[in-house]
Amino acid sequence: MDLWFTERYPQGWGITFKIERSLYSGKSRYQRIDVLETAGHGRLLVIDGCVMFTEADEFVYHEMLTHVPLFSHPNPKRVLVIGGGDGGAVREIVRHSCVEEVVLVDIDEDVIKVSREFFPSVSCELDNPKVQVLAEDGVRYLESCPPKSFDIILVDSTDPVGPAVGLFEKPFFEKCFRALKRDGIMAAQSGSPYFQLDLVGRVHRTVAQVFPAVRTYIAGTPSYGGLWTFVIGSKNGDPAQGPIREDQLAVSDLKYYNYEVHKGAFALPNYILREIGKQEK
Ligand code: AG3
Repeated sequence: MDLWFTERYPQGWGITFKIERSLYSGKSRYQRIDVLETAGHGRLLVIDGCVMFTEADEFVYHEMLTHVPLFSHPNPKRVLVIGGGDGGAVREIVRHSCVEEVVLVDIDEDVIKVSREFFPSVSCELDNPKVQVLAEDGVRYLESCPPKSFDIILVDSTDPVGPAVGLFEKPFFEKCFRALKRDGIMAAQSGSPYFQLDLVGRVHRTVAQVFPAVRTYIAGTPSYGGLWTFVIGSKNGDPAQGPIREDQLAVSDLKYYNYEVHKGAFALPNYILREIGKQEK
């Protein structure tokens, strides 16, 4: 049988994978979750028809969501991940030996369960003693945690539809700001610069209303159809100045991130600069 899965983007464009078989399909309280075995990219996690990652290229997204903010902070000890129930971001965070505690808050416990069962190479650090896994609403968690609780907050959400809508709005970023310590940094996935350019601009400008330093950065993520953007808000330094920690080599076997990639990720094409309201150079 010739079976293909396509994520359909609104503009009549699709990202397609050849599928060997379906391993799991279920409806959680919040969303539909599918695990597919692809012919060439390992296993694929799909939520509500959107590609979350493939085993073949998840390293790009997870390394860039985590290591850019973590190496931009002088001494990150407490890290909060909102969403990211698959555990990919957590796996990267615990590579930093200075990190003492990671709290993962994903609203959907089925995502966590499915990742534990079908993606051991992604969920592998969820049982690390430094990691606390909570299946609850990240917004409510932020509201209830004391101010200045975390050094880093990472938002590893799905697209702004369904349960993730609130994670792209100003009140949410204000809650992140409140929960961050003095040198605190927040980073979030902020969409495709090609398919969701308006979202990229909107999220950047919204974060800029809350954090004194805001930047958008990019990485090449094949399974999301090309480039992907992340927004980073900092209470103190400018993450685009490059990594400020000198212990990069302490984090070994990185497949994507290095110090040059860190700096280069902040070099944006003009069409993105225009959308976020920054000067072309
Ligand atoms: N986070 C979601 C990236 C958004 C993908 N969007 C899309 N395919 N339309 C992925 C979760 C990985 N931990």
